[in-house]
Amino acid sequence: MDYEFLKISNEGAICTLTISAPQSLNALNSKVLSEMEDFIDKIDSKILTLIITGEGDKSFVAGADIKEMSNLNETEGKAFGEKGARVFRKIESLPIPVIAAVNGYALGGGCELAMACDIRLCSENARFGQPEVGLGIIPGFSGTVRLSRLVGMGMAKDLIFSGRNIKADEALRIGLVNAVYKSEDLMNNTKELAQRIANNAPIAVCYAKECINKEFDMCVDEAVAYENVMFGRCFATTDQKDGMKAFLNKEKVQFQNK
Ligand code: DAK
Repeated sequence: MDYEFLKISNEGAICTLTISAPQSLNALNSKVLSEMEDFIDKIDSKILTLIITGEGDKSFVAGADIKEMSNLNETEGKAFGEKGARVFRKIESLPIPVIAAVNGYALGGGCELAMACDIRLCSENARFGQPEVGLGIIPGFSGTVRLSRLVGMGMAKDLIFSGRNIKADEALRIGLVNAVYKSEDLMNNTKELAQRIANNAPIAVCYAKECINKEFDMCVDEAVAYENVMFGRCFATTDQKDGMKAFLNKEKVQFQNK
């Protein structure tokens, strides 16, 4: 499928997905969401880390497309919300780490997209916010679900009830982003982290992501038992044998992803 709103670039095991709808500051319309879903559904198994960013240096994603949403009725609004929520859940559930490189506005659906990624890095000019209540709606791509999990319920309620935007330094302080870089350094630093992740044993990274995601909603005993099962599974992989052998022989390991 040729994409109208997505640019895909592969460098070794790292893939960068750039959302490109510059006329609306990369707002998410239903075609953008369909293209993202198509890309995620068909993602190449050779990709070990995915980076998601926005075209240009002003905006990551300025939200769901307000023009498209403005005339929706209740049924259409629900369907639009379900589509975005489904795509974001697929991103969150990918078996590889996903890094959001937030290069400007991440408002509404843009902030929700960044939150569906595993790690968020941003530029100094990044702005985060959930301004939906000012438009007569609530966050509809799972923002009420993920924001409180990332920054705590009190801060999530402050941001969602007030609709205020926050700057990169506040996003860093409250734990919404992992690091802030100068605009010109954001992509290099993001790629460096992506490569560092891709150098590790892919199956172990995949299991670690699955554990962290699934265990979050479990009680401690259940979570510890789950981790134990997944830890055991690592010993059925060639990567575990190769990784430990290389360590003991003081050699550099080349993981085979099996
Ligand atoms: N949608 C459509 N167009 C947008 C847009 C958006 N979210 N954001 C910006 N644009 C367009 C502007 O209309 C403008 O278009 P033209 O006038 O040039 O045709 C162009 O992008 C440039 O924007 P500005 O001229 O406004 O640029 P400024 O630098 O002055 O301001 C800004 C940048 C990001 C502060 C401003 O554009 C802004 O406030 N944008 C809206 C941000 C926002 O409110 N985002 C949240 C959208 S609501 C649900 C499903 C999903 C959601 C909710 C419910 N269900 C159905 C359950 C999610 C909702 C949202 O994400």
